[in-house]
Amino acid sequence: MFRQFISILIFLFWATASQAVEPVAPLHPLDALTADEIALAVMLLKDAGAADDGTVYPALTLKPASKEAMRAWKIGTPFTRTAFVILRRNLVTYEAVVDLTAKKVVSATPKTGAQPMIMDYEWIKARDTFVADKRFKAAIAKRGLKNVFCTPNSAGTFPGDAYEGKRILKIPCFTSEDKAAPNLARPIEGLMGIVDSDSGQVLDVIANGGVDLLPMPTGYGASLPQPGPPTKPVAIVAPQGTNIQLSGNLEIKWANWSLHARADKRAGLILNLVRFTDGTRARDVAYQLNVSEMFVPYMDPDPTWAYRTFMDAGEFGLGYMISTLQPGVDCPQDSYFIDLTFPNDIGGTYKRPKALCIFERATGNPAWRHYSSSGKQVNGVAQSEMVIRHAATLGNYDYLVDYVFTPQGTITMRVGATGFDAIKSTSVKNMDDQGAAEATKYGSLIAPYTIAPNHDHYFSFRLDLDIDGTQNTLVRDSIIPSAIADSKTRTSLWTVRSDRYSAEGPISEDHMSAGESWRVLNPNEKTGLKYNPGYMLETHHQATSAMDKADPPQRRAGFTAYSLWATRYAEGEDWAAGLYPNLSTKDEGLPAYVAQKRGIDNQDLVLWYTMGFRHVPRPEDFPILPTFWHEVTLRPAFFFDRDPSMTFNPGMLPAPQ
Ligand SMILES: [Cu+2]
Repeated sequence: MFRQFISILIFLFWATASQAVEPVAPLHPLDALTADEIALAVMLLKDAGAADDGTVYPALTLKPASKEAMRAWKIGTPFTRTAFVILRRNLVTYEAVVDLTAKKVVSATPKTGAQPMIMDYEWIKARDTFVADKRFKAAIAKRGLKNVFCTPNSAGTFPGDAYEGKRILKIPCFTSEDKAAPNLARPIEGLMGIVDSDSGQVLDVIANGGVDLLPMPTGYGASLPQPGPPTKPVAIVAPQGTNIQLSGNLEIKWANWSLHARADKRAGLILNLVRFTDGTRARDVAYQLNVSEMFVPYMDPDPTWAYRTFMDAGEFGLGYMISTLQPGVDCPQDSYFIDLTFPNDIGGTYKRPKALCIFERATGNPAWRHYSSSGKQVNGVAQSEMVIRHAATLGNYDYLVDYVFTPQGTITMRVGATGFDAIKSTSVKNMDDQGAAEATKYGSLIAPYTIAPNHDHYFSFRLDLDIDGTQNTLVRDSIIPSAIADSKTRTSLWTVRSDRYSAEGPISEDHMSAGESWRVLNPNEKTGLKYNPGYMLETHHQATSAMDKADPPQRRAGFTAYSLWATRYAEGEDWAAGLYPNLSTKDEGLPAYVAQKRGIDNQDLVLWYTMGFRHVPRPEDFPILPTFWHEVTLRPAFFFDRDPSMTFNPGMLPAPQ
């Protein structure tokens, strides 16, 4: 998306006591690399001659030891630390592994043709090169504009065009003439630069004279209704302190849950070792949960729009673009607010304050209740849940990513899309104007002279489940309508058929209907009731791409062709669209992983779930997009012998007098 920070409209601000954890030394082998470790990795690479002062580092991240070692690690025992590095030196991409414990470079291998994620220095250089170009200056002068800024975008790959194989950025521009409008609300239509960030050359300037005289989009500023007087406050509070326990650098415990979290430049947040204490046993549920990729393709054929097929994690980084959270707006005042440290592009680090919040939320709903007609009273317990939240701002969009844990053993992953629709200008003021139908063929008129093109949002969650251990099996539960031929009362009912699914690959959409559901179980373990313990995937917002499989953007984002994939765990298979989705010409992610056709029955299984939505913009998206939530839930299924929340006893606020 457009990489430009946005001036947000009016938000209330309350002072808060934030609680920050600043890692100075790793306390757990899965902790993110610290600033000291990143500096050490760079020093070792330079000492070994694998890097120099001009080297840049699109990735410099923890390379965890084997999953087996991570699962077995106990607090207080020693551990080793290793960095995985992608670096660019003299325009060549290398992958390096640095042993930080032994203080040596293990390997540094050139990866010819690999295009790592976009870096700050090249983004700035491309922007500055374009705005200095005389073709750009002429286009701006022709429109009589003075206050103009440009924001380079990832370019996508369109085989056969003039830019194939080049490290290009495509650059739209905006005006800031109207101070009341948010930064990206006034696009200059028909103008785009194409810059080769390796050579520093402006390869092309599209300055379509035919649309130069379009009115600028309107509708922001003084014409908007102003907020009314504040209502009486309603809030989530924890007046006696929090029930959430933080330890180490980022180990989290709440109710029966325990897990480890770390910041990652690309994925945002990575959760590991997610366990539920059942009686005295800490039982494995998931080894790792994280967003593995996003894909946001726009559906407008104009050359200044058609390329907009963003892979926000792999091109920009959900961690790199993480936002500071606003207490009282983004998260309750009583949350833990955690500062996170990320590697920058030049071998250093930067800290994003309050980049993560963790809070317990009373939902206002009963966890369960039953009215007793004999006792004439309600028995019940109030529900609360723990939320781990971060937000990435990718140009016009903000994405809130939540992991929600309940005492009932569910984990819900939610993504809230907010911010602004990407917009373009049009000569049409309202839908009665001549040309309105043509102007809205690929989008909606959301305000006068303002079109928001249609687009998709896909989020791939990588779900490395370990149900009571690593060896798991995928099962499809199907509802089978059945006839009862000899019944004197009923003629039909349904039964459940469970089939083991043994080959890795995408799950056919034919099996993602309402009558089927997917469950991961451990065939080697038995519960008290002698079931194989399992978790089911409760799909709410699965999404698949409507694009043609041969369409160049779709060829880079094969994961969006199916909403569910299953693979056998393998180290390094982390990203749904591969390690190098920026400017990729082929998909080295899920389609390549499953081409190995490994068996997945009673193996270490990883599920990949594509959640998302087709966004047909509406006037109600204007002037700011109300947060639009989508989610998926992991729900225990035959995992426990009873509701595991019976021991959960939430405290209650006194009733008002
Ligand atoms: Cu959208």
